[in-house]
Amino acid sequence: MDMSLPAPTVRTTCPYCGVGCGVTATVKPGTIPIIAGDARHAASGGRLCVKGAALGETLDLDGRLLYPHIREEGAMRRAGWDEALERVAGGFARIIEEYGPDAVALYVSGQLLTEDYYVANKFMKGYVGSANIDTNSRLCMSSSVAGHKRAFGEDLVPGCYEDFELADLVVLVGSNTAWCHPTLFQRILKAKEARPGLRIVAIDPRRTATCELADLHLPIKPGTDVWLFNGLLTYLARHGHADAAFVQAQTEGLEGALATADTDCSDPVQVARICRVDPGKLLAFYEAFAASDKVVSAYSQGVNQSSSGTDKVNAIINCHLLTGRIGRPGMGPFSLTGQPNAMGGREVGGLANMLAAHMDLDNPAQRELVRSFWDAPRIADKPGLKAVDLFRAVEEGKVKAVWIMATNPLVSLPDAEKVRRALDKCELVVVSDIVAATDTNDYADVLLPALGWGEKDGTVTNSERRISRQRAFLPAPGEARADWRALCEVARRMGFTGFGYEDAHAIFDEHARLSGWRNDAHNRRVFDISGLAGMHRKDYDALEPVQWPVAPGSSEGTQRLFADCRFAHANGKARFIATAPRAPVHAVDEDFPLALNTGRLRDQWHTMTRTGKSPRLANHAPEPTIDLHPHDALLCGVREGELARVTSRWGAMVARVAHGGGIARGSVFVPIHWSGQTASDARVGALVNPVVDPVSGEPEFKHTPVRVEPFVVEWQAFVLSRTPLAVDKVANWTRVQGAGFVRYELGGRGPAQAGWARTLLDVDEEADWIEYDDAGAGVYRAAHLVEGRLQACIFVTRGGALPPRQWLAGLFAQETLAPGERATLLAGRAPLAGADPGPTVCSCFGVGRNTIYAAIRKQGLETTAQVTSCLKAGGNCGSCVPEIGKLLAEARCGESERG
Ligand SMILES: Nc1nc2c(c(=O)[nH]1)N[C@H]1C(S)=C(S)[C@@H](COP(=O)(O)OP(=O)(O)OC[C@H]3O[C@@H](n4cnc5c(=O)[nH]c(N)nc54)[C@H](O)[C@@H]3O)O[C@H]1N2
Ligand SMILES: Nc1nc2c(c(=O)[nH]1)N[C@H]1C(S)=C(S)[C@@H](COP(=O)(O)OP(=O)(O)OC[C@H]3O[C@@H](n4cnc5c(=O)[nH]c(N)nc54)[C@H](O)[C@@H]3O)O[C@H]1N2
Ligand code: SF4
Ligand SMILES: [Mo]
Repeated sequence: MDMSLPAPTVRTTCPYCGVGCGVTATVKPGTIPIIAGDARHAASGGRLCVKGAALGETLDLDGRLLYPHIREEGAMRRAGWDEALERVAGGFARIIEEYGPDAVALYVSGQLLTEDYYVANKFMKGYVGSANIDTNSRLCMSSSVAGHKRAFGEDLVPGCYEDFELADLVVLVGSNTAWCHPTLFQRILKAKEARPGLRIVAIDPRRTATCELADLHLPIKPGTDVWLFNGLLTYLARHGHADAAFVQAQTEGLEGALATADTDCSDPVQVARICRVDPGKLLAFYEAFAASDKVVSAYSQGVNQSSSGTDKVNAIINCHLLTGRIGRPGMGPFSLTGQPNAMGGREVGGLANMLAAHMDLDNPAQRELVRSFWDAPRIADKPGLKAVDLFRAVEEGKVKAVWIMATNPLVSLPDAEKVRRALDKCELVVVSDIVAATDTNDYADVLLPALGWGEKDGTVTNSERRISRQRAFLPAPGEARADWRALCEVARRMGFTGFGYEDAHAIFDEHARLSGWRNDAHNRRVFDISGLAGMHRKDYDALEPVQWPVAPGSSEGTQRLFADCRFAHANGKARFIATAPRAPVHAVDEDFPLALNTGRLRDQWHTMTRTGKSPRLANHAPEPTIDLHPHDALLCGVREGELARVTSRWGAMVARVAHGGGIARGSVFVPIHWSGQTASDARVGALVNPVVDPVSGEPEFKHTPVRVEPFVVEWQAFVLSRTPLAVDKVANWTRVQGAGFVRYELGGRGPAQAGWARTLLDVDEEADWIEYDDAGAGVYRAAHLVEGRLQACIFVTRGGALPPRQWLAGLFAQETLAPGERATLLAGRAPLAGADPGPTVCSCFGVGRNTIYAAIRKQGLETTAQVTSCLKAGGNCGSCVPEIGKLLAEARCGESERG
């Protein structure tokens, strides 16, 4: 490459959340790609959150799956693609032949590109002839899909991100937007800064970072959203806020919905009691909703992941239909999607109960329409198994082959131990992934290496229906191939025609054509992107982000749906749905007195296979935690900072007790990110009950009865080591990646001194080994140096505190330790007692809690803006602004306490 040329910059899309921010990647030979926000991308305008900004740190090939592998006599061995594909195609064909098409299945993901997804769906529904293809979107957005279909007649998100800025009231229901859709949240905050009249209401049992910045937080009792919104519906109706003309002309079913809502929810005081919120605050919310024409009600997993998830969605939509607040700027119900291509998967029909291009499996005309378009030999004629049922069928031996693609079900499905048993028994488990070691890969018979972000090429659709290109800027590593290619190769080997695509563009073109295929009065679908069909390859490559529908003959997208008040039901009307409130299926009881809530942390993505590679992202939450109210902790006999075990009827896990996550009494919150790769025993999916919503099949991830009890260890320790260690004999361990080292937190029983430590760290007699052993105080510390460079250090205590990790972590960046540093190494402190910065608050600039707190106190800072101008913290992606706000409040409290 000619080094004098400017490094090429590629415009692409972030592979994480459904906001779908535009990213630019500049590739310079020999360095990691430079990642920045794409100012020209309409979804994000140049913003990136810290996960997006850290993408460059996740692209190295350490730990990547680079070659196909197949299982032979119990062990995996490297294989060529031909052999691996033969194994897959042969296995699928044989099982179909013997047991029929429903004995095989695909389990795919909202992290596939639309093109991969399209091919997967065509392969199963049109050629295998079974609808046994489901996706992790079942765990994510399926309640929204079902709610949209019931209300609008099709899976349609009416609005766009601009509506959040135009609104007078933004209601965030079961959404920790500040952490999970950060740049969209920043956009709302910016709009509020410019127009302080914009109010934010957050409805969440926890006091999250989002709630910290809201004008009003309703900390509802978990699972009571339907009561709350039914109450709102009757309140709006009673107080004359119905848009009678709209309701009359454009909707049906109000009477039934109102009658149901009236049954339990006509008295706000009663509703407040059921939802366990302050009646004054509840009324303030109802009044604010009533008074604001421009309301956006955005919701996410606190709504979807519930045994009444679909009803929660419709209870919210009902309030928008009653007031006619839909289809116009600044208003509407809004499903915030999780994964980068949750929407694309829905467009191609990747769920087991959908067909393709928003057509229905149970509509014979549409089945024939799709079959003939594909020129397929057959077409699935009944819904397939939804995720939880699918793995149940695998365990029962009804499904004998499953191909898992871009998802890690051994971690992310409820009752994850059942998934383990299922995969263990299954005749043929094929897994396509980008990393070599995952909990699910352990059960594969065939492992196929996929192209990852930056290598793969295609499209994704974000929450506001915006289709964007993901473009490759890195070469394919090893023998990794695009997922669609692996699918097409298997299809070809099974004798299926219709999979001869040359590139992603050819697939997209077919998908776009299908969306417009006989899209007429008889088979009308709002999802129509036939305006994007027939593009040349170079136009596809240059495609600018565009919101569907894209009408035939046009390349302009559509910002909002329903501007004409026509919905997708046959009569053009939207439907109110009667939503009778019901409590979560499993109630807490004496044995399991606390309700387990699970969800996300700010700086990690799901099972950490990618974000886990970034040291910067590891600092915010370096260990799994069990967050609960101090009072409940006392009742359970567990203490902050110590290990505890959480047990449900389905499984158990161990993590460190924490407070401070704003958890109300009666609940426990555990993050979803840890797996068998990163902790001995912190995979929360093992505990989650497998109950699902009866309409959508989405699991009740936010409510499982549990108990919490101490997990007794005799000592605690941490190790920072340049090389990974064999820690599996320690009673409890967790690990994260640091800059140049791996950090382990250990809790153990039995001896933990010299001999043990040397063995663990694999240090021989000759090594430069310094140690400090005070058996009386229960303290053991040691460090291993190689030619003056720190190789590893271990700090053990049988009761006291361990030193902060930050200063020690920094030493791994040095080629040699200064004499003073060597002298204070085992004290765990800098020679000139520099202040401990504390746990990272701002990951972008690496600013710690103690540093911020000290600056607030010393310099009398009063606003987050002042903290930013002083320390930079909060000045980039803004995700930590709520935490800085909390520190400001704490400092204020501290001062008033001192008088
Ligand atoms: N940092 C980060 N961001 C992500 C992801 C990630 O892994 N990490 N994943 C992405 C994906 S796939 C998804 S689906 C989204 C999810 O985004 P969110 O839905 O915002 O995230 P969660 O943390 O799963 O849950 C949201 C909130 O629901 C609350 N909740 C629990 N029970 C109830 C209830 O009964 N009622 C109400 N109203 N609220 C309740 C929880 O306390 C929690 O704060 O995030 C996306 N963004
Ligand atoms: N308890 C609990 N469980 C939950 C949730 C919860 O809130 N609580 N949330 C649920 C939700 S909303 C979601 S979305 C799921 C997410 O759960 P998963 O989908 O299981 O989580 P990921 O870690 O994102 O898994 C993606 C996998 O695909 C791999 N991968 C990445 N890119 C590619 C690619 O291009 N091709 C291929 N073939 N592989 C790739 C990654 O290495 C990783 O192993 O978790 C669900 N589970
Ligand atoms: S908000 Fe963050 S994770 Fe989501 S798309 Fe944007 S940069 Fe990626
Ligand atoms: Mo999700």
